[in-house]
Amino acid sequence: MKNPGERTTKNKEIISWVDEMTRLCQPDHVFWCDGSEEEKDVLTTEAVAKGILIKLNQEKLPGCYYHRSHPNDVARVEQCTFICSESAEDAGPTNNWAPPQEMYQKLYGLCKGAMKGRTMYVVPYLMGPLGSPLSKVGIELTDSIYVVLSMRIMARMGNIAYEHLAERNDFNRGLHTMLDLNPDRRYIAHFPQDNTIVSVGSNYGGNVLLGKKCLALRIGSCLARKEGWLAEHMLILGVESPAGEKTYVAAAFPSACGKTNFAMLVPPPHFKGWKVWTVGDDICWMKPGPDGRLYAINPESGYFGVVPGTNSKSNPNAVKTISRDTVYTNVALLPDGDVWWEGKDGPVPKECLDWKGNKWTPESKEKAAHPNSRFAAPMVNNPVLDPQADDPKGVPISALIFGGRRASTMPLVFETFDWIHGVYAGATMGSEMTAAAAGGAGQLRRDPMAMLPFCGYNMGDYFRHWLTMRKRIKNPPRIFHVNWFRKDESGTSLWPGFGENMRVLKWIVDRCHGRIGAVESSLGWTPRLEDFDITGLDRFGPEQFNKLQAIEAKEWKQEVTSQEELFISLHATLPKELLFQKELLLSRL
Ligand code: GTP
Ligand code: SPV
Ligand code: MN
Repeated sequence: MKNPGERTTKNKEIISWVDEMTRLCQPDHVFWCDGSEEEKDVLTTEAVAKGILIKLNQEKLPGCYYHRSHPNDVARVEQCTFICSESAEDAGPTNNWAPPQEMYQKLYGLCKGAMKGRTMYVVPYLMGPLGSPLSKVGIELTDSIYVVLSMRIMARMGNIAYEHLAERNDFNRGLHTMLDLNPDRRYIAHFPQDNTIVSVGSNYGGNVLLGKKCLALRIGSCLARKEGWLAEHMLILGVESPAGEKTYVAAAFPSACGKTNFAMLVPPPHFKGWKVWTVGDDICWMKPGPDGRLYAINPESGYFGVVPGTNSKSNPNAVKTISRDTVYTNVALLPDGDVWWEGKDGPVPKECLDWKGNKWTPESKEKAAHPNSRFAAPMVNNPVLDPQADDPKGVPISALIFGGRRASTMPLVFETFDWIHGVYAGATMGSEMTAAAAGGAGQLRRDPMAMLPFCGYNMGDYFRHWLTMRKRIKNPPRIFHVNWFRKDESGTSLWPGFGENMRVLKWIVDRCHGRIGAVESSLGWTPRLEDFDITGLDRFGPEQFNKLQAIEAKEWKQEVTSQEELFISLHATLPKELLFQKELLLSRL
């Protein structure tokens, strides 16, 4: 029997790097995580004793815990996120850049002795199924027990990572220290040439769960370019027809724009016998397979999802998923040890503690739950987890979908003409900003392929990589664009969304199988009313459908002008194919 915290690897490279970082950070203890249940119990007990976690009502929420982050540390911080590639050009104009040596010096300076009086946890984790050629190993060193317990949910954490790595040493090196959570000393720095991440001064989500945005997307996109695959901010789902036919799609929507909801969709009663299965809700790694199709895995093993608005109408599968074994961050706390948030099932509580720990009543002006409050829940809790979610081969993708949050201009759905046109539609995607990142909520910005905050290299080169991938995929997926968020002149939503998005998904699936019609429009192939099932939709007829699908030339000329800004900023690396696409679009408007 080993003691908790004893080292379980003999990998020399890991041991010597951990030694080096231990000398730098000078923790009182080094705790090597193995991923066991006993270890979880030990760490959870300690976190509760220290007040880092609050044990929730175990009758209502078995295995669930509650955490409040520092009020200045509630979302990703894009202004503190750096890509420290060798040259500024390689990071490109959409990323913050600093010379790697300078940044190492600054951050190692901040880390020096930073863990005195603390424990350094060594967190080995595997992104992707064991034995998959697409999977990657990372080691995160952290002084946050909250990070350890969250990583345990979000990634395959523990000895399984050493097993996948075997004798190799191509693991990602991640160093995280909270410091004193001072926003002026907050940096999330990536060093693609060294496969290294250093994160200091935060203890929240995407800033510190290094497997997620830092490794799986920013470093991941750099590895993907080098190795010939795609690392994307996409959900993956499987649609099963009543006859048992299974079609997989992957969709890129920006942060807090509906990936988790779409990935767990429950078809409305009208779609009897149809079923949607979740492979992943946030990140997708894709590679051409031996049959010439694109195969995708979800590198994660849990969901770090937006809580507000989650209820049994909007997302019943999420409600079940987060009913046990879940860590809740920044929601409201009820007197009986239950949790609450705006948009939860049931009545508004008469009184509770808000996400900051202050007394809250329905008269309070502020929200009880932070708009970016989140759950971390294991994917095995999901009642519609796809049976292939753990398949090392991945699942074959028939459609890629891009979609932003757009109150105007963008129709509900269109299909692009071909791969290059699809890349153009993804590259020029716009979306209104959300609470997932600090600042700017509601403002429209370009968020190419939902990767603006996550692409680890020059965005123009990223578009080029997408165009090049076409030649490596014999049977490419079709590419679509959707918008669940269009409103009319009075600001009323034109589309009910959530489960009703099945109607759009069905058209997409039928297009992939070549069995439903469409009409050529200036944007691409769009459904005619007779191609699109609206039966059973409340107060929704041909008039609403036409409004949703309307393409206003005036709005589109403005749209193209706004796309120009991104293209101009990327002029040094922008593939000319995308300029030609823009010209073709203008000529069709
Ligand atoms: P990240 O985890 O930040 O990457 O976000 P996500 O893309 O997974 O977003 P999520 O599914 O958590 O949705 C975020 C917000 O969008 C929630 O407030 C949802 O209620 C809302 N939302 C999701 N789907 C729909 C939809 O179809 N229609 C409308 N109107 N809102 C939606
Ligand atoms: C996002 O912002 O896209 C998220 C949440 O998925 S976080 O992990 O905090 O980045
Ligand atoms: Mn995300």
